Amino acid sequence: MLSDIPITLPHTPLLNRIDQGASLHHLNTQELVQLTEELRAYLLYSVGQSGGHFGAGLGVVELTVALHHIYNTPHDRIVWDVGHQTYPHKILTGRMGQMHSMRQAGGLAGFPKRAESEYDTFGVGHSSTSISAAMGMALAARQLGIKRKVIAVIGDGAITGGMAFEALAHAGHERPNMLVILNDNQMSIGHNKGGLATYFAKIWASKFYIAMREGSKKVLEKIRPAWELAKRTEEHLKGMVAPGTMFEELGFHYIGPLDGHDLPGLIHTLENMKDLEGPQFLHIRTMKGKGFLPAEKDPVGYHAVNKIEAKPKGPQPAVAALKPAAPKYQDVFGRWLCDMAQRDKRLVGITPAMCEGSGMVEFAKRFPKRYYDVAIAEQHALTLAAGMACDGLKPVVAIYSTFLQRGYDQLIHDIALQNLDVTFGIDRAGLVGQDGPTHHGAFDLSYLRCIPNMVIGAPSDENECRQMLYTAYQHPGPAAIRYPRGTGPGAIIAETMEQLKIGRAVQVRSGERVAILNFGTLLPQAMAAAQQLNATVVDMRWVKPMDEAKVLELSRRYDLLVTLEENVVAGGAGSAVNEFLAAQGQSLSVINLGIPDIFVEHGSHADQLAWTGLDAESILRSIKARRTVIGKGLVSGLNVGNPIEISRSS
Ligand SMILES: Cc1ncc(C[n+]2csc(CCOP(=O)(O)OP(=O)(O)O)c2C)c(N)n1
Repeated sequence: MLSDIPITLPHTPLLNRIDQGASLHHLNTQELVQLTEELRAYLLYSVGQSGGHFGAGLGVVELTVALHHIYNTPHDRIVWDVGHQTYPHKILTGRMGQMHSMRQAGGLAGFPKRAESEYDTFGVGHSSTSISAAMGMALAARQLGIKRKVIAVIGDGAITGGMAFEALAHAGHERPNMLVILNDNQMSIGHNKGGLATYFAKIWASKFYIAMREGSKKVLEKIRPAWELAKRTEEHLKGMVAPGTMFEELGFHYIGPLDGHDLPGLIHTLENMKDLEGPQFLHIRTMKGKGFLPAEKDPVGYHAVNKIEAKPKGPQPAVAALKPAAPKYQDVFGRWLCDMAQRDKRLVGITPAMCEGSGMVEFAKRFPKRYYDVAIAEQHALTLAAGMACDGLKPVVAIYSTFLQRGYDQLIHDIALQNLDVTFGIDRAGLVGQDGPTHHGAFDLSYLRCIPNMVIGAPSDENECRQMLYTAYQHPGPAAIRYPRGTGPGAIIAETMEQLKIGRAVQVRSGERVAILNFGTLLPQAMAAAQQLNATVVDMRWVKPMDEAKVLELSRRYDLLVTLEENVVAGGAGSAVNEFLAAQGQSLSVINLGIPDIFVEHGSHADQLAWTGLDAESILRSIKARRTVIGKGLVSGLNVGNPIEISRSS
């Protein structure tokens, strides 16, 4: 058991051989056990260098070794769910020497990525996709006559996502040759919630019964009438202990639960299951953070870490808590939620398994009866909120922009169409840094803006965020406030809450010729560019309804309007400005700055702003370039006669 992070490269002779292309297939049990030890040590060391997801990888070290030992990867397909647990898989598949570059610009991705390695069979980052994807591969192999094993590895958190069950049900019908491994560590990011988690715990608690059952199964299967009788008798016992019945009823052959850290046992079982026909289900129990004491004790805190600093000795866990001076936006939301709940008894808070990340820990503690963690179930979270709003509650859904994509139809069909009073705190809006393209909140302004009845706010600082959340909550229909990952500019946050005028912008700098229409938290960048140009800056605040009067006024007084947002240009807030101006018959130069039509790679947030032309320098450059093009047109005053020119940032 390790309790410190190795600060020097650990001695890993066996692992080095694997990295140099040696096969795992021929290692004996003793060597494989040694490999797990070396792998764990190297994993700790490398995450210590780079930061990143932590506990989940430690928990699947034995499973990863067993899978690569038994299966002929990459010909056989291992499909990992979420993908945050794949650091050991990356180390074993030729990427050991690049682990220090994890999640950095140009380095390894924090999740499986097809372009990175042929061993990464399916790109992922969002949960609950593995069974569908693996089934697709199994059916492809069947249709194309390819002999191939397909394995989906899914956590007890990820399997709470509805689409995992859609896939299980379909597999039960289609009966592909595939293995689903449930990695049950009783944890999502926080403690796993809901009936499924209870069910899995019950299964584990009934190990004795299972041992009996598995033993008798083998004997009785040979004597058909006795087997039928035993099966019927078993129905009565199931209510008590339910060992995988649900999966068997869906059409899977269920084995488990098994200790997922018992490598020989795991290998033995996987070997036995390898050539079975039809859909197989293996349930293993593991511990998140296994082998690193501080992570075993605090799996929530060690789900992911920013940076681990090695301390040679001492009792403290070696995690450098990078305490920001200013609160994160998620904390601004969390504090507002508590204050609002204090005032309004009708308020209920809903999170799809993101309590910590969404800043709801305090709310959950103070208002446990009004707090709903629905597990990884974004679709359900939204329709649950809709139902609550129908009958007298005022739901607030805290959700990451990227995960709201999962609940899009529920948002349109169940909430907006009925104009229900649901407030959304949309976190991680914009570019999110190291997690990369699976997690960017790049699309929400575009996909929300086209929905009737929606009110959408994009605050520019922490205090505006609080006041806009308050305003959205007072609005008697669906309203979403989107804010980014991390900290803001450090605005003073008022205790009081003030209702803002929905659809009203504020001018924050007066200049001439050029007006920057800022939507959201790029305001400091807008101000820096404006300083150089002596441009006007307007904090637009609301994307929908937009301050049309202000836009019209600006279009008459300025030669060039520049829209700025941390959202894709396509269909975003800038597009709303264009649409409005076109409808008014206004014709002038507009530059739309936002995320271009690409998936932005992982790296630091600062890198990503520079890549997408959204840092102050790039903003300045884009405006200057346009000024040169339109030349005299920028002299002053009304600029009629030119067609609308829309630049896409690059
Ligand atoms: C659709 C979706 N919602 C939320 C998340 C955020 N998320 C990442 S990992 C995780 C917990 C996954 O738990 P589990 O599958 O049990 O894996 P473990 O971390 O316990 O190994 C969550 C909620 C996500 N990746 N995808």
